[in-house]
Amino acid sequence: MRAILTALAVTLALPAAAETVTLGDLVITRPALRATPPAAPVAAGFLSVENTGAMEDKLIGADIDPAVAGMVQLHQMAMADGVMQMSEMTDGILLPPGAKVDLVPGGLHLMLMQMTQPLEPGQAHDVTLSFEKAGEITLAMPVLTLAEIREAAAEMLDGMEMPEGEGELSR
Ligand SMILES: [Cu+2]
Repeated sequence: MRAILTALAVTLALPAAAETVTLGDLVITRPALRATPPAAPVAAGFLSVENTGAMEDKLIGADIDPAVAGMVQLHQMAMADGVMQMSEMTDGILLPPGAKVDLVPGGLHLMLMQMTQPLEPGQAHDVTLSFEKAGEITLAMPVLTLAEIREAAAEMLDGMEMPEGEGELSR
């Protein structure tokens, strides 16, 4: 019991953005769910996946506890006629060998739909990611504010400018 409590204390002391999980050739970093206002019907999730292998892989799906959201889709966001629009990536998100793919505000994201409860900062929810070759992994994704998510993404992208506004989910 003492060992478990010690392990828990160490886990809690680590900043969420530092979390790195490895699944086969895939390295997953900075998983986060965006906090939502009460009664928001959807929420977004973000992470980075680096494929260190020699073979292409693909993120093909994601699942969450139905007590949190009815379903999770893989979405992309792009400007169309001057308006940010998002659409489902029905063929999955390609992970080329040697490349790092970033799900960030304004770009690729996990879309939690049919939300049954708001996401509050400080919470974490288990999300299962399914990859074509690497298989499945379940991550505890911490709930962060948009500002915190952008900060982590900006550090990761080394100063690359993040798009302003997201079209959906204003908070
Ligand atoms: Cu979306």
